[in-house]
This record gives sequence, C-alpha cells and structure tokens, in this order.
Amino acid sequence: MSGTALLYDEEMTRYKLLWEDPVCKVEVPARLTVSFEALRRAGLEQRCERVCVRQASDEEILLIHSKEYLEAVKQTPYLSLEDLLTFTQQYGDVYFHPNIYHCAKLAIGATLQLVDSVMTGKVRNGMALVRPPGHHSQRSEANGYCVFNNVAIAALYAKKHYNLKRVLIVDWDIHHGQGIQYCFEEDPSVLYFSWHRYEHQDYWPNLPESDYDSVGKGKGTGFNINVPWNKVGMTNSDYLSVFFHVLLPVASEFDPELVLVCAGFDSAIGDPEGHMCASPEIFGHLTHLLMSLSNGRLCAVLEGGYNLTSLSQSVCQTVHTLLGDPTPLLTGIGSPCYSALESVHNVRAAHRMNWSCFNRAAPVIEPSTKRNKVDEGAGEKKEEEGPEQTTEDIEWPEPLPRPAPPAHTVVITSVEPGCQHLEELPQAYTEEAEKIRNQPYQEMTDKVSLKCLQNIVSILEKMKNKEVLNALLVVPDMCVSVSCAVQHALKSISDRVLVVFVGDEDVPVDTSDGRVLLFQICSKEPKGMTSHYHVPLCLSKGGNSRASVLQAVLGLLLPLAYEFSPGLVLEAQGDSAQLEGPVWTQLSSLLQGLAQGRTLALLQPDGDRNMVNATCASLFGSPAPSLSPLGPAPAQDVDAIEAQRHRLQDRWGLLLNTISESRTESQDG
Ligand code: Q9C
Ligand code: ZN
Repeated sequence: MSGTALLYDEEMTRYKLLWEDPVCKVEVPARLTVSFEALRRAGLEQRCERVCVRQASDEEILLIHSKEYLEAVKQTPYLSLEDLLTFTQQYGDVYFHPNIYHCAKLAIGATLQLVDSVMTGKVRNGMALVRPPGHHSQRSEANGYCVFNNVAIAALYAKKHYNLKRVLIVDWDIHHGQGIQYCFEEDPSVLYFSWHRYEHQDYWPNLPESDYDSVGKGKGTGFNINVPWNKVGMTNSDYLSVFFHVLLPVASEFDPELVLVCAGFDSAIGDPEGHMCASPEIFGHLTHLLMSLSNGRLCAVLEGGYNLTSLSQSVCQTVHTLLGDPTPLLTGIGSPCYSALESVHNVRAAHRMNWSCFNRAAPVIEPSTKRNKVDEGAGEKKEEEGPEQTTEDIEWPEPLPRPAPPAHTVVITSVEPGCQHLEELPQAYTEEAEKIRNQPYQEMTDKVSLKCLQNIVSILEKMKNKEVLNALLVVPDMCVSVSCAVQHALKSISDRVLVVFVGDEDVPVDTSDGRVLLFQICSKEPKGMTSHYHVPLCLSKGGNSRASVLQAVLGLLLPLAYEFSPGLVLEAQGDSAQLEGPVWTQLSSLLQGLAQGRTLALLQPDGDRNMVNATCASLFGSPAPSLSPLGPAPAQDVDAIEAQRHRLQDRWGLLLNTISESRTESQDG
C-alpha cells in the first residue's frame, strides 16, 4: 500500500476579509493558491492522488460543536455586511464572510475525505490544503481565523467510523490549538501535542492553560502535552530537540493507530505571526519522523502559515516527504537554546508520572518558567521588542530540489557464482577492493569476498553519482565489509560516515579523527570509552527490550546523528545481533532521515531471512510496523543510556534534555 492523497478545492479561496482589521489581514485566499501552485510547479501535485472534496454534514459538525453555534454560523451567508461585522465581534481574532460557512464545511469535508482515504488503504498518507483553519475553534465559538475544528472533528470521526482506540494529534502550528485541547482534555484515546509561541503567557491567546503543566484531566491525565516557546527565534535544533526528547518517546509509547497533523506553517522562518527561525526543510524531517508511527498512516491538515513564500516552501517539503522523496540535508544542527531546553526539561518533568519514557526526568526547574514572567514584570523593564518587521525582512535560501535517484534500492543477497551481482566494475574499483582486502585482511583471499568488496565499492559509487539511493548487501564477512565501506565512503562520498552496528564484534573503523561516528548496540560491557565518536551501548541481551532500543534510538542515536550530519549511513548487524526484526526495521526507517537517505545496510548470510526482507521493505520506503506493546525499559538499560548521555552531551548538545546546575542561561548563544 502506497500513495499520497492531496485534497484541495479552489472554492476554499472564495472568502476574504471585507473590512479593515490588522489582526486578520494575514489570513488571505492566496495562502491556498500559492501553496497549490508551488506543489504544481515542483511536480508534486501530479504525483499525488487527487481526492475530491465534499461538504461536511450537520451530524459531522455536531461531533464537536453545539447545535446553537452551528445554527448561528448557518445564518451568516444571509447577513448584511454590518450584521456580519457584529456577528464577528462576539469572537476573538476571526472574521466572517458570506461564503465562509460554505468553505468551512468543505474544510471539514476535505479533512474527513483524507481520513477515509488513509483508513481504507486507498493511500498511505496525505495532505489537505484547507481554509478556514480549525484548531482554535471551540464548541460554541469561532476563534483565531477558525470556524469549525477540522482536526478535532476528524479525530472523533476516525474513532467512530474505524473503531480506533488511539489517535495522535500533532499540532506544529505556532499557535496553541486550545480548541483541540478543550475537546480532548479528559479523553485518553486522543493524545494532543502542541508546541506554541508563549513568551510566558505574553503571546496570544495568553492562556495559563497553554503552559507545560496542562497535562490533561481525569482519565485524560498525561494525554495533553504542551510545549511553550518562551522566546521567539527558535531554530531547527529547538524543534528537533522537542521531537527527540518529548514527542517521539511519548508517541511511541502511546502507539497511535492514526496520526493527524495540525500542519500550520506559521512556525517556519519569515512568518509574521510566529517570528521563529526554523527552515522549511525542517517540516520534511518532522513529517519523516512522524511517518515511523501508525504504520505510516498520517493525515496533514493545513492550519496557519502567513508568509506566502515560507508557507508554500514548507508545504512542498511536507508533501515531498509524504511521497517518499529523500529527506533534505539539515545544516548547523546542535544544542537547543537555553529557553527551549527549559521547556523540554519542564514538560518532561510535568509528565514524569504519566509516561515511562520520562520516569528518570528531573523535577521542574526552580525558579520555574512561570515565575520568570513575574520576576521580569517586577524587575527591570522588558526587553525592547523592536519593530515588528524584524522577521519579515529575513531571508533564507530556497530549499533545494529533492530528486529521487533512478534506482531507489539495490539489493544483493548473494555473491555466489550465478547469483545476482552488479555489472562489471571499472578497473579502478576492482583494484581498490583488492587493495582494501590485502591490507589487514590477507586471510580473506577467496573470490567471494573479493566480489563482495567490489560490490560495496561499486554501490557506493552509484550512490555518489545519485544513480542509487540506498542498498542492502548480504556479506560473508561483516567486519571486512564495514571497514571497506567506511574507507571507500570517506574517500569518495563524504567526510562524515555514521556507522550503526548491532553486535559485540570489535568494529574495525577508526573513530579517532571525527570522520566516523560509531554507534554500537551490544550485549557486553565495552572496554574503554573515551572517544566522542564511539558510542557503545550495552543493553540487556543485546537489545532484547523493544523499549530500551527505542529509547536509545530516539533519545541518543537520532540526536547524535542529526548533529553529526553524516553523508552516508552504514547500518550493519554482526554475529551476535539479537534485535527483533520490527525493532531493526524501525531503526532503519528512522535513519533514512539522515544523509539524504543514503543508507547502506549490511546483513550476514546465515542470518534470518525475514530480516533481509524486512530491511528491503524499509529501504524501499515501506512504513515500519509498530512496536507495541513496548513496556517499560529495564532499569539497567536506562542506566546505560543515561551514562552515555552524560558522557557525550558536552560534545553533542542535541543530547541535552535537562537543565543542569552547570549550564546557565548566560552560556546561551
Ligand atoms: N499578534 C492560526 O494560525 N492573532 N490562527 C494573534 C498576535 C490570531 C492564528 C495576534 C492568530 C490566529 C490558525
Ligand atoms: Zn497558527
């Protein structure tokens, strides 16, 4: 099952602000037309399955909204301009137009059509480009440009029609979707995650309940996760930090059956509302990371996004990833800023009793970020805001195209005579393979090994030339093969190679010069560990516990890897590897966010045939199967993970998830 749905109807551009209102002037029809046009120009619209948009029924609207409110909105097409203005003024930061009710019904209908397409297996994922947005609207209230709560309705609709028990809503819009929070606060079947510009409650909608300590109520305790941004200017690193250290661990533990994304792009650079600095490419990565959940069932629904350039670029990045195109390179990933780290720390602390992935989290820092606001107010004058135009003048490079190489995945499962192999190699590569074999591995003189090394060199060359995206090789001698692949990759592809090795072997790669980062999941306590580029992680039974491996991958490996920024990922299983197939597949899928998807996977010939098949599927872009039930990670595994974090976090700042006494605000930026 594959395919990406796109939902769009020009009718949703046919309403606009009819009077002067500086608060609403950014919410314009062009938001949709430029996004759609950008998808077209990039050839993305043509690659999606166009699904038609319908109107929502009253019954569907009533899943969330009151009868009285629906009836009131129903009358708006017949109001005079003056009455429309009066009607509008009962609500906050929103406007009505004679055609907005029609558009709002289409926005819900498009969202529900998307849910149907994904849940019936017509497509794997998709995006709905809609206006008006939804996440601020409440049971009996329009708010923040929103009339009906598209995504909240979709969550209940999905539960009702597909009997879902767990739905995850990820709200990456820069505003708090308080409307969604109110809907599901007491509902443990819908996990709502939102990050939002907050500035200690100084930013709209200025609610105390948008802070990190609103964790849900009653049975829903733990199922509402708020990450407040207390400063503007947050970057890709800050966003990734929250994904790795907050959202993804909880989402994996929750194990949703469907992911709905409130895809607002006012959290991107250049947005006049958000004032953040994350690049459009980050949404390609956020999308990729979320596709590791729910067997890839993901519905992205447009919310905000008011800089037309940034918006349309971000929409394209999201759709590229939904279609399976190689992820973009991110540069300059590292430590989150102090304020972001404070938020990460506090939200983990607030949820430490709710999720076992957080059970080691430190308590809320003192003075709390709530009190900072009070202190600031009482103390010296607030920092000068500067003119509003500061982020509107900002410039950023246009995202690069994300072409898919002609061959997605090369698979070579045998080097026996008569079996599949690559075509004849240029003389130079044959010689190089011979040389590598002859250096430390003279004992390996048989033809099979030589052929195998030649295949490795050849495939790496094809990756470099962008003829091949990724590859799987079954190799007779893992250590020689890893060594050969690393040597050739360093020479030919990139000066940074990430090696992820499962097993207890002494991996023969040189991690002394910072060009190779070796992450090793093993079962024996490693000897010395001094290098910041060798990360041996000893887990019980070599990674027998799904929860441990996942915690290590999300909280340790991915932050390290994104900061290291390799040009190639080498993933290999040695003799003693004990990872379960689904865990390995999940790992492999997540790692494809690195190195623009350039992955070389090496497996042993005597290994599990299912492992080969599962690795192939993952490299081809199939969604990884979910890992439930996760269960809690054994204490000694968490000890091992935390020991590595403490050893490495001075060098690799994206590992930080806690404010320690040694790090103070003054060290920031
Ligand atoms: N200067 C959405 O993005 N106005 N709604 C905030 C702060 C309301 C945003 C004013 C912004 C509503 C869907
Ligand atoms: Zn917004």
